Amino acid sequence: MTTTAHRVEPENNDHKPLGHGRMLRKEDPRFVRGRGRYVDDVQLPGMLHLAILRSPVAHARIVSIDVTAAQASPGVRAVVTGEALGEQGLAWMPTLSGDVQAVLATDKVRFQGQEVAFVVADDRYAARDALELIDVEYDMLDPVIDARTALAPEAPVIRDDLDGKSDNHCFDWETGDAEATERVFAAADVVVSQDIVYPRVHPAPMETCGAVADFDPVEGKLRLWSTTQAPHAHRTLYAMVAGLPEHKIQVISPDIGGGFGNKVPIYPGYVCAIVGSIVTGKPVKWMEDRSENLISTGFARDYVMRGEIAATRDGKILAIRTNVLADHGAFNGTAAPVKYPAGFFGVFTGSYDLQAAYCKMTAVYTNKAPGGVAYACSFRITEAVYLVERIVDCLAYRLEMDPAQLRLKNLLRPEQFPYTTRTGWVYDSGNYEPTMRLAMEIAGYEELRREQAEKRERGELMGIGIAFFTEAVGAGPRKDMDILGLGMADGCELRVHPTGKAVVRLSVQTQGQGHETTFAQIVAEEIGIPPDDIDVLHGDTDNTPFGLGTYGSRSTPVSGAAAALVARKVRDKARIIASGMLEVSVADLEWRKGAFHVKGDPGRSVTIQDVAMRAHGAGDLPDGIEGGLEAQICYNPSNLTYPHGAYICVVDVDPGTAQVKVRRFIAVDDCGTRINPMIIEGQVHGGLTDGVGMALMEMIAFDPDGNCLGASLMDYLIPTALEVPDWETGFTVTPSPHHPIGAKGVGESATVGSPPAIVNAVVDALKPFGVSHADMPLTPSRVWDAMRGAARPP
Ligand code: MCN
Ligand code: CUM
Repeated sequence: MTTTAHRVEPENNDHKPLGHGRMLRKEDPRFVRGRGRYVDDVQLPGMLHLAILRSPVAHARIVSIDVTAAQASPGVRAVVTGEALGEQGLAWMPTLSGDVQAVLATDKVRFQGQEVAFVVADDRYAARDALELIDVEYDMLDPVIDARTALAPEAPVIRDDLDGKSDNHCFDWETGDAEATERVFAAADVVVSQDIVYPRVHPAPMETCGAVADFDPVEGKLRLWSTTQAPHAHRTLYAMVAGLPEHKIQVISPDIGGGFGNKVPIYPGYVCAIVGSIVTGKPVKWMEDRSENLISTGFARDYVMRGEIAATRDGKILAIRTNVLADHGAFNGTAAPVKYPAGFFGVFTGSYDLQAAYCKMTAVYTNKAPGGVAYACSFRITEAVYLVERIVDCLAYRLEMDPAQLRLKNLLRPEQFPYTTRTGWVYDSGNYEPTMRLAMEIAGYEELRREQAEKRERGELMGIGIAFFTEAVGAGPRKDMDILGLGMADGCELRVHPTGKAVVRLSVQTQGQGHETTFAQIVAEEIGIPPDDIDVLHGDTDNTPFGLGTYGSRSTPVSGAAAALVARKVRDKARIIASGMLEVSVADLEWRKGAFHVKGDPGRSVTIQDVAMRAHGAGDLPDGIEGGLEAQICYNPSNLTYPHGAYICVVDVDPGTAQVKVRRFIAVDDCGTRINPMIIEGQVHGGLTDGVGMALMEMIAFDPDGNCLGASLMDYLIPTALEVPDWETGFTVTPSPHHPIGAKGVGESATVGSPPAIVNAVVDALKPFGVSHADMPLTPSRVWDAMRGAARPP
């Protein structure tokens, strides 16, 4: 295995990325010129507008709903309640994790913001006005807000809709070996335990969720423009829920203003828009507002964890154990592969060589919005990496060891790969030490520690935090991974036109990651057609092959592989056609960047464009070769890809105000072969900014009645350019051995790796106060409390 290490500097930044490396994004001209086309830009003749009435309370029985006044309101075309949906069998829908969720509440409301009724009217204002006229009588019930009380015997049962349900238990899950772990713990010199909370946060994409549904009763065809990261999977679900034939459903996901996992689940609003169009016979648009997005759509995290680590006195880590209480909200709407109810939390063993590991998890229902897997989480690897990187720092604190040295001592070694973890994950490749060393070199680690020591002498609070992570991205091998029975493979189709221009059709769906550029680059590299001559089509189920969509940074690992392989398939056919054109055998041809040359006679050659014309043109083709130059494949990955990274954060804490300032942040990422370094840096910068938000500012909190306290961007603070430093990045390249071009995913790496680095830095700054842990978000008040030894319960 070869790994190369590079610091990103203007004069040295592109160590052999894929050809056309840092090309500018093909999609940007339309975005910067206001020509993006988002769901809310879709205008259809006669289109009506839908608004949703949401529950103002967290838990209550619905006594009655009176819609008479709303129905009589000007411009109103339809008012629909859960009862009406129930008559069509549509009041409930399956979630992506096999639970059910109310489309519109019939019996009870189970979280503040839950969908209760909808109005379809001539315009958005008429629809919203009519909501005010719907009279709902609620019989209030006690809510369950804190997951830690959800299983108390006196807790009110939230999901009494489920047969025989008499508590708020959602599921249990475990991984690793409990007994072996116990043996290692019992014999260890040192055991450190820490309660660690990863609070509920929200991805808050710039564009909220919405849909335009257009059901044509004559054709029997439903067209649905919607904000979805997984158009094909959604289409199948609509077919199953609504009983519509799947070939009569077209899901179109146009430009999307950020997804971050928020646009993976199926929301009641999408189903309401479909029903609204069927009922009125007109196209219907639903667009939620910011508060609706924050209070009712897929949240992230909400894990209460107890971490334990066992080690020798000199710092050899032996085992990690954790107990997790997972808050899944009112419905289990988690979008994760079926066999993985806790997502990929099983990688909590991190980047270290352990003797044993064990996790036991209990998930509960509470009166909060459903969701759980979102916000660039790599299927809960955010929580796993936060746990392991925090607990390793707690161990360093206890052993009075330098956290960088402790990590260096325990990182997996290159000869151990492929490495099977104690919880059964097979890390495909990795070379961790150079990554860690590069981050330390860019940071000037020793110098920073000297500066910190001097500052401590003067009573100044400076902290240095480290996090090392390994991710598992690219779900996934279909033998292990499916969502509601749909295997997690991706299709890809490539058509080369007669003049040598090409169109590649993907089953994944970009939300800002730049797929139109990077997938053109992958195909260009394989087939020699310039990327500007290759259009990338995605986000339209009628015009792209089936696949499971974009999340868990799976596009590059799965569809990226599909794109490379479909291009090779076309190239193989082109080679046969070229052999006919040059009248030599296939074996006598050599492929070099866009042309087939006759071996030993390089002057005789045909370009891929020549071949494309011949494939479609006059004249005979070699025996058995059909005309045309196109291919389609479905790629089923043999394993996930395992990117890794080393992050170092430097903070200053104001001892007077407890304000944290992130002064420097060094991120060294290894995502294998790099396709477009500029896009990777953009992904990393964005994820690091998210990390600052989560570590220092963001939390979806609730009052004891279940009122969401993060219902607007006034209360739910997201970071701006003012809160973040100039990111310092570097990279190493350890290709994936099983991916056709060696690429691993990167889209969520920085969100996974940055929160522990920042928290570790703040805790390190507070070391003079004897602080060894504090929970996110590290707002001034929490830091203040921590300094005064009065950490509040989160
Ligand atoms: N890339 C590359 N070389 C690599 C790996 C990736 O050049 N070795 C490029 C890819 O070609 C792609 C981008 O980086 O253009 C991200 O690729 P990948 O890591 O495969 O992730 P996905 O495309 O599957 O994107 C999903 C990921 C997730 S799950 C979340 S959440 C998130 C993220 O992407 N949401 C985003 N980044 C986002 N960025 C934007 N702008 N908007 C979102 O909603
Ligand atoms: Cu978990 S957020 Mo992304 O996987 O769409």
